[in-house]
Amino acid sequence: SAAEVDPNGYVIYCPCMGRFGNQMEQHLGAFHFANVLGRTIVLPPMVGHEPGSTIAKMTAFEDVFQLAPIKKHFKSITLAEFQRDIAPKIWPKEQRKAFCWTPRTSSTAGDDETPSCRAKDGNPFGPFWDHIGVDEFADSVFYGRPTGGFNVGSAKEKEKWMTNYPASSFPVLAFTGAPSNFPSQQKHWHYQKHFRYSTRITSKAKSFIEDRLTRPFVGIHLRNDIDWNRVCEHVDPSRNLFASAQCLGEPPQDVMLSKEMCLPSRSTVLDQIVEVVGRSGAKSVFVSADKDHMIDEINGALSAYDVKAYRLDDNDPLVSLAILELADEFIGNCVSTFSSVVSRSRTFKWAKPKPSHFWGYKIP
Ligand code: GFB
Repeated sequence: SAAEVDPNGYVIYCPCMGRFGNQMEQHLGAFHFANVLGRTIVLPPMVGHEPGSTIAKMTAFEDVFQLAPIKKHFKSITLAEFQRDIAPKIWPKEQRKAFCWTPRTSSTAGDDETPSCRAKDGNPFGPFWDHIGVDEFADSVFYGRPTGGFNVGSAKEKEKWMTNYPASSFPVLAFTGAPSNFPSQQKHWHYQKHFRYSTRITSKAKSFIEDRLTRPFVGIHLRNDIDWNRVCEHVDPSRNLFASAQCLGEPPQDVMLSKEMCLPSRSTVLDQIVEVVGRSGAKSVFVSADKDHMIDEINGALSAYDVKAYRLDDNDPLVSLAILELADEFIGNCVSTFSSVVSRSRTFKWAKPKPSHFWGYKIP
């Protein structure tokens, strides 16, 4: 049956920054934003790439997450339903407006350029809106000054959105980037519990745990591909970096980040695995990594215990996340948003919260 039009309007946005972990950070705030405004959220696809390619590839939201728990907590609609039932009724081509904070200037244009969001310039922006079915936006809306941003924590902030952009004249708020802070705010972390992986992903994770691992098991995340070195060059001991609030908390707490927490040495990794295995009596270790799984080294370090390390043959990142959130113990990278998906899931998804540990970080 066709979806009914929501008179309170819709929110659609491009999670155009970063990969899965970064996108998940954006979803938490954006889903909150849509909720507060009482609008229906159009479930965005995951923006990825074919291995070795820079061309954006979209994966439907419902291929990654189960719809039922999402629909129970957020007024939401799949992109396919939106395109089929809603857009033709309320979002004709000539009324499609792109929402961005301030105008974006192009590198080639002169001073007389009309201010625009340039919503489709570049990758993955162009491919994303192509995928949504937007050939062109008729106009741009710069929401920064009128609203002060997408923080809608107070009634006053919400009111600015409601009066400047009422659903009657702005049925669809189409954002060029997620209407949310990056990284996510701690007060929104609990939303993670509604993002349950699809049955395809979950069943792969569960069979791997059953077939290959022995409980209790320690799950670890190693973020050691070359791009991560550049991130860790930005470590400033007194400031949070990317997801580091997951282990350090948000200010006004003292932040004490170290290079070792971002890019742990091999001996830190091995020592910490041995320590957690020893303390928890774990029987196996699951290793998730983007580059080097260190399987032989880990097995060497654990030779005194009767414990071995295992990895997924195909290294599927989503199946890896699903395994890590089910692990009895978890050691993650405090700065990585990929790790933060796991730590939030462990804290909020299960009846009993599962704790997380982080490389190079000792609980003060
Ligand atoms: O998820 P993500 O945004 O987290 O990006 P970070 C890291 C991506 O690297 C993941 C792959 O989405 C995966 O595609 N990856 C990382 C992994 N760890 C693993 C793993 O254990 N197993 C597998 N299979 N894949 C951000 C980037 O990384 O760092 C931004 O998204 C930027 O683009 C930023 O580079 C500095 O927060 O770790």
